[in-house]
Amino acid sequence: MVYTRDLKSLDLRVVWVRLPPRAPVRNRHVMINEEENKIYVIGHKKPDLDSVGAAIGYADYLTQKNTFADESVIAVRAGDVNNETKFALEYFNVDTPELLTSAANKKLILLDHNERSQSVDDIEKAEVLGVLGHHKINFDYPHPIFFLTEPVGSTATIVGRKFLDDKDNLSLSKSTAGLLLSAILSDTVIFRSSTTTAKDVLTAEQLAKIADILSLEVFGYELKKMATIGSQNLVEVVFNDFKDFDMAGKKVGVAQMEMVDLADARSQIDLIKQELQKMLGASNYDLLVLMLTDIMKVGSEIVAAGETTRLEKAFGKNLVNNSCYLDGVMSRKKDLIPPLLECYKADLK
Ligand SMILES: [Mn+2]
Repeated sequence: MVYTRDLKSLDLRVVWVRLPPRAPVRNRHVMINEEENKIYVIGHKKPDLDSVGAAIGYADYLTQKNTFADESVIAVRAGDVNNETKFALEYFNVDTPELLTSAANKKLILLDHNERSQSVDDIEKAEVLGVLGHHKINFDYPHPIFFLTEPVGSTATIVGRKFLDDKDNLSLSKSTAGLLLSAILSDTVIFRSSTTTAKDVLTAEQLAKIADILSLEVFGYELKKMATIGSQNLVEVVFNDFKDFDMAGKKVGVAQMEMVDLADARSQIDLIKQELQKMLGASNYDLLVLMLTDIMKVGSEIVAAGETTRLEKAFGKNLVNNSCYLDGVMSRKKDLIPPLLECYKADLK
């Protein structure tokens, strides 16, 4: 049968009114808390200078760009700031961001991490609007969101580029530039880490002009020195930096401490080993690794506890009395995690 309906006789108005009502256009997928007009930019737990500095910078950027018109964008932190961060905040005269202890019913932009295990508590009860960072991706979310990661040395580099490459004539204050610069120097270990890219160096140099920092080496050295000096208890400093990783279903914790001279740590290594054993006994870690990284020598003394065979396999080195020196290993994320993860995957598949 041939369909020969005369289109001219079709009353389109009738068709139109029978359509179901259109869904209201919404800016975002869910509104957990309509009253809460705040968006929090937050780094990982046990925040380092990148997590705090980049959060302050990104909140400043989003505010100036008026990205979220009706809401204020606020930098917060997911834990106590370390000595390096304190030094940078004081140097550039910036208030320490408020502590956020629970993400429940909050709108968040995650910075400098994406793995849930590293996020502020109650992350599963938060609305995540975006992610910005420079880490491997272990993230899933049931809605489309902004997600930007770049293989650069710090999150602050990405934020710095957003300011420096912007066409809207944003004002990049001395304090924001200084904090972003500090975060780049901290995360790249004054450009010595293997994660360092040309973009990090260029961005740092441009930021240094705005922040009135004449020598990146001298300023970076002062900053890095703060990581050890000012805290008598190395154990405390070290355990402030544990990051948990899921390795083929096993829980692995890796902490890192950068120092200008490894000798500073030697006297406390036995104490650190005892602490690692205690921590292992009290939780369900398969392996705990501590990297004591000598930024001048460019290498790390590794101290481990738990199931260490995969660690030994990953680096082709036997641990002696639970430790060994790995030449050239500077970055947790680039030099240590990938080969270790490979060994876990190969072993447990
Ligand atoms: Mn970082």
